[in-house]
Amino acid sequence: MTPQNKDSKKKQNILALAPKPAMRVTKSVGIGIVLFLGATLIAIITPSAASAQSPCEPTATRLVTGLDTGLESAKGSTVGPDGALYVTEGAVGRISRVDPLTGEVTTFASGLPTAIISIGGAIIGGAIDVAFIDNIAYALVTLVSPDVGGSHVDGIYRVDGPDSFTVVADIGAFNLANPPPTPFVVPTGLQYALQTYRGGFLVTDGHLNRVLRVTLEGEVTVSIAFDNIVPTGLEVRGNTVYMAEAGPVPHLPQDGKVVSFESGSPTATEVASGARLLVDVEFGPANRLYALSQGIFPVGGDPGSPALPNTGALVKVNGEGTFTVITEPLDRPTSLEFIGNTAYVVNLTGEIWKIDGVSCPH
Ligand SMILES: [Ca+2]
Ligand SMILES: [Ca+2]
Repeated sequence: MTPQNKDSKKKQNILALAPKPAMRVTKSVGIGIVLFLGATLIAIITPSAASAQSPCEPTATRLVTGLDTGLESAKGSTVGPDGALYVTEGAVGRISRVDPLTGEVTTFASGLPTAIISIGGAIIGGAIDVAFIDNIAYALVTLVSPDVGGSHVDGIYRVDGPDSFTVVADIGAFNLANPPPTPFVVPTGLQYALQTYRGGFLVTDGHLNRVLRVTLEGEVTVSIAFDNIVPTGLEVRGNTVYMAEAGPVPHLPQDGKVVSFESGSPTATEVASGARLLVDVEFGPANRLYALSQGIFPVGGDPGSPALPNTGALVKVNGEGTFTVITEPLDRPTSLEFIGNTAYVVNLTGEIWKIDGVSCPH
């Protein structure tokens, strides 16, 4: 069986996946200082003219290349207890540690089941996200089970050593036994994001359109179920869960949303809408919510295909339920983290981009 062909004949949505940004030309620090000084001098004479020349603007710098050996594959990320970035590389079955200052990449764990399918030219599956509880890493592994031609367990793997893992929750088995009411092609689903929550995890499924709650003992329950809206990234603040929605194919801007819900609530509340193919949501500076838009879905693309290159963006959630673009274009981003005031964006082509100045006025 070739899952790609199978998928392309169906109309169900398998979840869009990841993304290459064009090199952004950014002002050097030196020029920035000159502009700032210039603006200050002008401000003394004509304050209104100076306000239009603020030197504060978001700047994107490429920190890392070559993750997943440069393969186009969806990658998840988290900030570890040591303050470093941890990134899953599903195509090669690895979790890498990335120094957020120097960009140095070291292998944290390897030997996880590797991805076996691709959609729209992008590899998807294997280890797709990572999270830490009590200094122990857990990997979310998806699309590696027999229903897609694999021979492994879809679920949460505890990292016991550099090449040693224990399956703590068999999510594929849960999904096989508890199918959703929405149409699907792959009965084990396509799990996308892993988020710690009250001593356990929340897991989104972009194919089965729901969020699962999973305990460290391996108990799996449905936290909240949706229509075909394609759940993707997660964020938690207190008891409130924030979730990004890619929206159904063709991932129109009005269908890209951030919603919120409390655990146990059967319904979610819209926080903002209007950005294409959202794949992640995260709190950033000043307790503002940011989200990651993968970009424009290719016309006629198979469900689950990544967006077109260089059409993605980092966006900020506004109070009135809209988004403001902070940085564009980004090339097919798949996950977002903040360390301090700096955003880190992992993309489909094995790059990590560092974005400073996200809270500059717009
Ligand atoms: Ca994350
Ligand atoms: Ca997130």
